Amino acid sequence: MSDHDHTHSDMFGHSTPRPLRRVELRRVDMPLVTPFRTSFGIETRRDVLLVRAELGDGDVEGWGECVALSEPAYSAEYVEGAHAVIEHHLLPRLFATGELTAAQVGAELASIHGHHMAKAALEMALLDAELRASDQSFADAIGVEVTSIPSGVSVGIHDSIDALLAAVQGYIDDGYMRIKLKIQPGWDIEPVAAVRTLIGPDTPLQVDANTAYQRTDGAHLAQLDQYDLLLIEQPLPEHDLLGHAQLAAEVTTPICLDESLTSVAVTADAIALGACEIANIKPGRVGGYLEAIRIHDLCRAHGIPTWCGGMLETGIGRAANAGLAGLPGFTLPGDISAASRFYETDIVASPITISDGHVAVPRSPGLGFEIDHAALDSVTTSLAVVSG
Ligand code: NPG
Repeated sequence: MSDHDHTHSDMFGHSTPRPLRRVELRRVDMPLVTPFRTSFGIETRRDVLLVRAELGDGDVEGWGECVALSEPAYSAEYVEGAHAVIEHHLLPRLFATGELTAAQVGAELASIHGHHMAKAALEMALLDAELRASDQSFADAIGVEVTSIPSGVSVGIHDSIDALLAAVQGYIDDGYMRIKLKIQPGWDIEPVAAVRTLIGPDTPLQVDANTAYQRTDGAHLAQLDQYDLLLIEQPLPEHDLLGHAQLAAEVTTPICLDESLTSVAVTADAIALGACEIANIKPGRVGGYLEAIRIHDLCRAHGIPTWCGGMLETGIGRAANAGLAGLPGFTLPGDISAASRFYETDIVASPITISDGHVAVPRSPGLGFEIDHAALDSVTTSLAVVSG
């Protein structure tokens, strides 16, 4: 196996197993700086579930973030449901293991169907804990060589083209290297044409439909081909791999999957079907960072370009994403924007900033953040403790 072929997720196979002692489930409420509208709803605040895990003799701790939204509108998961399944179904299984590593979490929880975002949050807390205990950064552990990654920004649906253009210009001024526009029927060709004119031919541009179209919309979406987009993201419903393959044959702009890619197995099928010309990899959606790395490796082996998606994470999830996105298969800019794109204040000590269009790959021990406890406490709405 050459250096290029190694499996980046194998790195965690030899961690020290530790007993899981105690877990805090904390909910925080963070207002967005501006409402974020997609084809499935308008987000104005973020109700985030955080996990703090204590392992060993209580001397090892790690943090995870659950990316589930308030409503089951992006996918079937939602934050109240994630909280319940973690407390009543997932944690009891982990406590029962005696001792475990992050790499074992997926297998231990495999008897529970679905709930990837809930599972991912737990695996994430254990990964962070293990990395902190071994004084290693996530990026170093997975073999990331780059020191920074190009930063893209996601731009919501606006009330008018003028308002959209003003927002896009602001992000261009901030230095973002790629623009992603949310689209839906009635807000697609015209805004894309206007933004392409504004930003010129050289700035990478892509669109995200969040499942808003139907199989019969191929001819309509082919009108986007003239605007030289990087990709059209998830035009059809989550389950519809065949429809995406048909659409990929009708439009020349590459079809990228997000919601549909729930595991490495589904991703392999989607690639085989011709449904996935580009992959958006979101650790929460696929059950954790380790499965995300397996999908990265699969896509890289198949020559499928990938990029790291975003779920309006706090500085916890964003730091981990910035580490992940340093892997070599992430050949397109991800949705890893500055913390200030969405939040006035973050809950980590060094919120992500953008410099020269890039975000630094974090290299501190763990997933790459330190909690700002005062900031965290000021946005905390509830705290529950679960022990074995
Ligand atoms: O930078 O985190 C971000 C936002 C990126 O557009 C983004 N996320 O479907 O990919 C998506 C979308 C999203 C928006 C997901 C709102 C969930 C809620």
